[in-house]
Amino acid sequence: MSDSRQSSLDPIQLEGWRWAPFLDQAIAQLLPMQPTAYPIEQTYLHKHNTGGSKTRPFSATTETWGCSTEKLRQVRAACVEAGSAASVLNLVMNPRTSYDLPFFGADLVTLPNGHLIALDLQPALKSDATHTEHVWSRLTPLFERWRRELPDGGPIPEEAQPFFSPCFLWTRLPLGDEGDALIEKAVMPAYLDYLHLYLDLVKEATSVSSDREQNLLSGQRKYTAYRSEKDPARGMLGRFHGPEWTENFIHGVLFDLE
Ligand code: DBV
Repeated sequence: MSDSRQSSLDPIQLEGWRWAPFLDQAIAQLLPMQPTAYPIEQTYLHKHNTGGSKTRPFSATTETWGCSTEKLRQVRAACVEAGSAASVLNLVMNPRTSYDLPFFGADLVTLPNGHLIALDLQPALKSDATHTEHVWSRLTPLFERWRRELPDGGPIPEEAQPFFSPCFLWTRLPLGDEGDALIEKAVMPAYLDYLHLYLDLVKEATSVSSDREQNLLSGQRKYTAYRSEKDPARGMLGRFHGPEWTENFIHGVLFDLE
């Protein structure tokens, strides 16, 4: 079944995965950009393990969808389905450094104690007006629209601040009907707003000078190093698939620019 995924473009096959409509939307929006497969080893395209203790058993599958386009170096979606233990879509779009673009980042996480939702267009060079001004003037109204509908997710580590935009949408929602209703009425439309704006920015982007490209590359490297070092999924993935597989996945696939 799922072992038939040979290419990063092959459909994700996770039974009961709650975030499927979100990934489907992203893929549908990317298709007109003529995506090509992103090279990802078989073990990261599909990985299944069972384990845990008698009182806390798990059956976990992680699949990775990925592509490149003319202006996006790497788009990758890490998809985790482990029944009541976890259901995750982590989607990052990493632009080529020849374009002045932020990253697209979505972290949609369901754990036994609730949902955790992070959505942002994240700058590679935060203090650089050329890199950011045209983004925030267009993203702020969307952020203001949706933050009112969603409870604030609480503080994030200070060291993470340089990597977030002022329009970081961050919320924690309860499991059950109340959370489901907010996911449908606010999280999905907010996600679509961020996604559509991001892909418009991609379409509009024109290439930069090679000096500028060097700055963008060094900003992207810092971002990638931070995300891989601090990946909040490390514990969960290590428990499901083992620490060695997890380290290689984080450094070699999820945040592979280093
Ligand atoms: N997060 C990832 C990847 C995941 C993933 C690759 C494959 O970057 C899942 C899966 N995120 C994930 C899990 C948790 C979080 C938490 C499983 C819960 C960890 C736990 O509680 O055990 C945004 N994600 C978080 C948190 C933040 C983010 C701030 C809370 C961390 C904490 O409480 O310590 N992820 C983080 C971020 C973006 C993002 C900066 C950008 C939008 O994608």
